[in-house]
Amino acid sequence: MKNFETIKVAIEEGIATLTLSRPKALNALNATLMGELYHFFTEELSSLKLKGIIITGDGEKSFVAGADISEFVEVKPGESFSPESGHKVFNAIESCPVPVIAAVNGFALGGGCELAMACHIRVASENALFGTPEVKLGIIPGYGGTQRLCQLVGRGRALELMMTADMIDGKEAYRIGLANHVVPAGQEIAKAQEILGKIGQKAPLAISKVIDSVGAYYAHDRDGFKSEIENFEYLTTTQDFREGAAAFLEKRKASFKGE
Ligand code: CO8
Repeated sequence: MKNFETIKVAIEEGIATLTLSRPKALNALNATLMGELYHFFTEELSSLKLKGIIITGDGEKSFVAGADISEFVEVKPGESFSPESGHKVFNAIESCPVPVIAAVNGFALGGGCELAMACHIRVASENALFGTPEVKLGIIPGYGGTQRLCQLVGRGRALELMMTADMIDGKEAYRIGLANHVVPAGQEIAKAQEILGKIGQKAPLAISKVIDSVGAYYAHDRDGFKSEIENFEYLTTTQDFREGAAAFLEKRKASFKGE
C-alpha cells in the first residue's frame, strides 16, 4: 500500500482503521489529506478485501476541524474555486461497498462534519462537537453537507445548524439523529468495531447491495425501487444466497465467501 503522509492505516481482522493525522491543525482537511483519502477509497480498497472501515481523528481533541482554512487564502480576490473534487472524495466514501463508520472524537466541524456524514454510520463520543461554521467564513458547507445534513436531521434542524453555526455535542447529535450512537469518550472505536463485527458476519455482497440500494434512494438520477429489484435479482445468483438459505435449513451458522 502507498505510504500516506496524513493518514495512518491499521488493518486488523479485516477492519481498516484510518486515523486522519494532522494534529497541529486539528486534522483539518488539506489537499494532501483529501488526495490520500481518495486514493485509499479508489485505488487501495479493492485489493484489501475488507469487512469494514473506521475513520477517526488523531488525538482526543479533534476528529476533523474542517477544511484547511490556510488553503483558502490561496484563492485570489474575485476568483472562485470549486469544491467539486471534494465531492468526488466524499461520494467515493458514501458509495464504498464495505461499511464505513466515522468514530467521532472531538471537533467535527465544517468539512469534518461533512466527512462524518458521508460515512454510513456515525459513532460519537460524548465530547464530540459537531458543527457547520462555514457561514462564519462567508461560505456554505461545500462537500455535500447542505444535502446530507437535511437527509440525516431534516430540513428545519439542518437550516438552524447551518445558519447559526452552533456546535452540538455527541448526546445532542445522537438525539437529533446526526449520530447513530453516543458513547463515553475513548470508546468510539470499540463501539465501531462492535458494529462492524456484527455486520462482518453477514453476507458481504448483500451488505454492498444494501449500501447501493439506499444510495439509490438519495440519488436524483436513479430509480431506487428499480435498483432494489436489480440488486435483489443479482444476489439470488450468488453462492452466498444458496449458503445462507442452506445454513438456515440445516440449523447451522452460514459461512459466507462473498461470491
Ligand atoms: N484549518 C486550518 N487550521 C486549523 C483549522 C482549520 N479548519 N482548525 C484549527 N486549525 C489550527 C489552528 O489554526 C491552530 O493552529 P496554530 O496552533 O498554528 O495557531 C491549531 O489548529 C489549534 O487550533 P486552535 O488554537 O484554534 O484551537 P482551539 O481549541 O482554541 O479552537 C476550534 C478549536 C474551535 C476548532 C478552532 O480551531 C476553529 O474554530 N477552527 C476552525 C473551524 C472551522 O471553521 N471549520 C470549518 C472550515 S470551512 C469548511 O470546512 C468548508 C468545507 C467545504 C470547503 C470546500 C473547499 C473547496
